Amino acid sequence: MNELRPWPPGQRPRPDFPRFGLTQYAARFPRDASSRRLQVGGAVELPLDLEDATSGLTRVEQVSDFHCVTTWSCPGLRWSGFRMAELLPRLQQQARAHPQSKWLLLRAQDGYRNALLLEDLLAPDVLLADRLNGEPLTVAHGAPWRLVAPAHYGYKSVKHVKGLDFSVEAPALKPAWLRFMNHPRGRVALEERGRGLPGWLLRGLYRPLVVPTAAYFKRALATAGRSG
Ligand SMILES: Nc1nc2c(c(=O)[nH]1)N[C@H]1C(S)=C(S)[C@@H](COP(=O)(O)O)O[C@H]1N2
Ligand SMILES: [Mo]
Repeated sequence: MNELRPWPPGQRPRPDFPRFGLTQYAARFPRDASSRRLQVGGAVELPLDLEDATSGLTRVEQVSDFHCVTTWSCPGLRWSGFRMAELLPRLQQQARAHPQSKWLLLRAQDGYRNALLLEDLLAPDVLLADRLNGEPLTVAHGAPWRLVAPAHYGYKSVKHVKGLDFSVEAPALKPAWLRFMNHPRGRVALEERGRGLPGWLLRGLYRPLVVPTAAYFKRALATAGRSG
């Protein structure tokens, strides 16, 4: 879009910001969308259960583009939250994370999970967000907390975050086909869409899924009587 936010290869802008994901998560919702509690575990000496992990941190606002691996992108989203670069070192210290930790697994209230390199999470545009476009996050977009990692495909931006697990090795995701779809880094600039197949090929396989998947997610939200 501009020099600071270059438009990545193979992406097309979409005017709305659809609720989206793997269809088996469409009808799963957070158990408690108002609980800001975060569990910190994995390769740590002192697992934590924090009522307010971000207290004392600086709230930041940022405008960034959101890029789903299936090729739709939503430009110019205004997020508010806290920098992982500020939160993570604090948690690492408090929980006494293993000094060789290289990965963080984010666990969500709907059962979804994904992992990023700690190094990637320390980028200044990676947030743990609780507000979008001036409003509290809705259930549709990830209440109570969601990761925002604009340089990575949307599947890394875990919604309804409830737990953060440090790890020395790359965590293995289940089921196996998710392992295949998920690229360990998932950087949009390098078109790291998935494992095994080149990004440009996956574009063509994913593109026909965008419209039906967005419609499916919208229906599931309405059926559950949740707010969009
Ligand atoms: N908890 C959870 N986080 C998730 C998903 C999900 O199904 N559950 N889907 C991922 C995918 S594939 C995308 S593209 C984005 C979609 O975010 P949105 O629904 O706010 O558009 O959320 C990501 N994070
Ligand atoms: Mo996605």
